[in-house]
Amino acid sequence: MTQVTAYIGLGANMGDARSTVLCAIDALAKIPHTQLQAQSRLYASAPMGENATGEHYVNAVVQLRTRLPAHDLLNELHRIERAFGRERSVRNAPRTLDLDILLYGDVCIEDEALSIPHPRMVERAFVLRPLFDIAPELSWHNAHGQKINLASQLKHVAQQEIQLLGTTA
Ligand code: PH2
Ligand code: MG
Ligand code: MG
Repeated sequence: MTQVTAYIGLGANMGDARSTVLCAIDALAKIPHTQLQAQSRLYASAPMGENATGEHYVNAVVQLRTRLPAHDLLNELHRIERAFGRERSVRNAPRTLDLDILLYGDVCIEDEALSIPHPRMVERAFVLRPLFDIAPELSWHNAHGQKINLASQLKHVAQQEIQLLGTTA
């Protein structure tokens, strides 16, 4: 397996969300056959989306370089979520830790386990802002083959309130 660059979104809005996100980044760095290449700053924002409730979220994005196939990487993310006490109930329910594969190389995947590129990332400042920290030149193709440019896409979510919390280091 050759190496692939993957971007992972982190989110938490239960317990000590900030410390959870920082510890989760350490856990991501320890995934087998994988290196942590970059990490964004931390951001806080109100829960977004249908039925989204609870405390403000802490969000970040990291860049990984991995030899794991996408589904193996997903299994590792689920393992880390469980280690942080994640319970799965309804969509958008508050969570101790959410780890989403945003992009995996330039691959499009659509199956029962994975949708890559993450279908909702383009509408979310809490994903695009931290992503811009670590990959300001990034562009990708969505599931319809349209090219998305991160810097341009950010302008569409500029009205969403999001607060910079500080560096992760
Ligand atoms: N995650 C969700 C739903 N809503 N809102 C914010 N601000 N941050 C998140 O990470 C988030 C959300 C579902 O994964
Ligand atoms: Mg999510
Ligand atoms: Mg998720």
